[in-house]
Amino acid sequence: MRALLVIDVQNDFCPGGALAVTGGDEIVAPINALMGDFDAVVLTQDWHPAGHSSFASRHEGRAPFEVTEMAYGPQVLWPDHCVQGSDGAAFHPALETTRADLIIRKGFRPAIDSYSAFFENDHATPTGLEGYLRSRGIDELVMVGLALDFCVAFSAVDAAKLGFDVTVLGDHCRAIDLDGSLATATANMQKAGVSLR
Ligand code: VGL
Ligand code: ZN
Repeated sequence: MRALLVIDVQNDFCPGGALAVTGGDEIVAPINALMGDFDAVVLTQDWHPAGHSSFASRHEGRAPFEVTEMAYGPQVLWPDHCVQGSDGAAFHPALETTRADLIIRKGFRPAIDSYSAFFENDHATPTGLEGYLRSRGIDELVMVGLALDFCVAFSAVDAAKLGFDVTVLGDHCRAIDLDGSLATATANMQKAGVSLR
């Protein structure tokens, strides 16, 4: 059984959004076109409470895109984005969300960020997605979405470590590419056995 995992195709990651990824909106129609080819379609939604600890605005004297040290390790400080219930947190209006079997939200704990759809940034707190996929007999995952070098890559690496067969479709993703983050993410995915196409 094969699932399409659509990562964070939300307004804030598209042009005009708070943490816009260049060309983020270009992947929406191609992703919609893929949905019919899978046994399951799962969407993730970055879903932060206002004042989330990953927001630079919460850290006195710090600017967006700087890195800070959290209890669980290094954390990039982001502009405020994907605040629960805001337009920015909504899916891109053209994404065919009605075709999703499951929408999994992440990043809702105030003190910890969650790039991966499987574990929060402490690499220990599960989101519950693994159990959902396994109980549906899904062993193969194809991942697309935003951003390739953060949430897509972290999700792909975790899924591969959990034993799923993982493919990332690069042309159905767009990257932030912050200080070489795309090269690092690509190397991490390759090392974990993710197939990058
Ligand atoms: C993401 C940074 C902060 C992502 C989410 O979806 O890649 N990046 N929150
Ligand atoms: Zn976020």
